[in-house]
Amino acid sequence: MGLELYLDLLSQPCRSVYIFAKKNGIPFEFKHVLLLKGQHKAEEFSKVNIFRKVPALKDDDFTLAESIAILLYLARKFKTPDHWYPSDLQKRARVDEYLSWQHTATRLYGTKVFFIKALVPLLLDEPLPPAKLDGALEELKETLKLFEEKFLQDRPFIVGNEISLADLVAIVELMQPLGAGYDIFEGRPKLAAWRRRVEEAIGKDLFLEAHEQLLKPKDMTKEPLSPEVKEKLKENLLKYVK
Ligand SMILES: N[C@@H](CCC(=O)N[C@@H](CS)C(=O)NCC(=O)O)C(=O)O
Repeated sequence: MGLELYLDLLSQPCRSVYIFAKKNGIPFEFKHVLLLKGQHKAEEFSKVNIFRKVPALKDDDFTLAESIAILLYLARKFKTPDHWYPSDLQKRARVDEYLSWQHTATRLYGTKVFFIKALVPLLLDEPLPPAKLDGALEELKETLKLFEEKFLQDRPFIVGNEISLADLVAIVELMQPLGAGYDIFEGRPKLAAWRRRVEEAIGKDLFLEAHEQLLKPKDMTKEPLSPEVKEKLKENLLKYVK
């Protein structure tokens, strides 16, 4: 059976797991779980991840949810180069600090802007009051400022001169709004330079391959969403815009 990764590359935590496994030559079977087709709701998938979310991992009989736990499992099992999750106490603590913070910051507000910009026109009958998008953009702006001031400072990468899991998790989050046409790197030269360094460290081809689906223009009318998927997306969207 070996290692199986359940992924949809439209999802940012899936992209971090995918890039990490590919970059480190970790052999795995790519199990595609299409969120927009509601495949994560299938009974079969709940045996791998009871939360019915991607990413998920299956390693023979062992199953694991949560992208951060999956990344750490892969780093430890495959003894990936030290820079990803440094053995140095304080460097590792810095990586842990970002991985602990991101759920309530870059992840949350990047997703919020993505949802509002990408899904409102698709799922709601009326546009949102402009203040909703403005508010979300303001929260994202504040988060990016903190990211630059606290985590990046004047270093090439979050923990110094080499890429770590913190940079990988950050870049996939910060790319998400671009999937809805909002480029957070524009007008932020420090972030844009960091993005170029991260892309180079990952490898441009792999970076592009992982983001291809997110960045390609989507024609949702071509393959209309099922009513159940629409309902679920709407529920998620309303959580973000209430
Ligand atoms: N904290 C989890 C979040 C997983 C998650 O929310 N995945 C989303 C895609 S980005 C999902 O599967 N959503 C489906 C749903 O909520 O129904 C992680 O980092 O792995």
